[in-house]
Amino acid sequence: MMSDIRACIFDLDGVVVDTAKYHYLAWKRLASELGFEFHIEDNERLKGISRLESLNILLEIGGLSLNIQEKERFAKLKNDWYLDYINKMKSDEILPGVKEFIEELKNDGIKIGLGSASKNAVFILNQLGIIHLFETIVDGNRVSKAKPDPEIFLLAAKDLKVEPSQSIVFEDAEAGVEAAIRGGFKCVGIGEQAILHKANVVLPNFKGMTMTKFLNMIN
Ligand code: B16
Ligand code: MG
Repeated sequence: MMSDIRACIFDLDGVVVDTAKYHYLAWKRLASELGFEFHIEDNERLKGISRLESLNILLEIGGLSLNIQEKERFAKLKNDWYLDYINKMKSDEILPGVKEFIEELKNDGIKIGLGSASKNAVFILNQLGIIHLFETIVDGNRVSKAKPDPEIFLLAAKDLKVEPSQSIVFEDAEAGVEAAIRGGFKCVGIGEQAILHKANVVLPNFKGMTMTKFLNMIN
């Protein structure tokens, strides 16, 4: 699998950094403001999808329907609260092993891209001091179709001038794994096998990951 691999495309939230907890806290606060409870079990449904789609699911959980102006207002409010957390984030919140692994891939001549649904991706990468690791960044500002549509990853492969079949996507969300597979990419799921079973390989995290270990695992 790896011999002809020319690029690796990383999702951001849940793969490079654990921002999922901050998204959850901000959505929970919004739910509470709107008069209902949002539980951690439901948070999985919001991973990898866009902000507005997340709000639609949250409203469905709360049994509420809002017009588009109200939705935009609440989505902005949630994002303001989310950014309060992100502003305080330090580079020690980069998930263990991922930065070193990306550096090793780069040293081996593998192209590196970011494929994230987040409109805050550039801000987060700057905040963490790792923006220079990525040759291309495709985020929620650049695409019209959210995961599980493969648009994000296809655009990243185009930027990197590689074919999807020559690229590995790293994803923590079911919608993201689906997007990678639909786009013709190889996919490594980061998280739980039960949730990410459509990926070619599932790893719990990048702790202690080296190129050699990785090659043994995927070949
Ligand atoms: P924002 P990823 C996704 O990022 C998150 O997983 C998802 O929970 C969030 O709703 C989405 O970004 C949009 O984020 O509100 O910052 O634009 O996992 O694709 O990197
Ligand atoms: Mg993610």
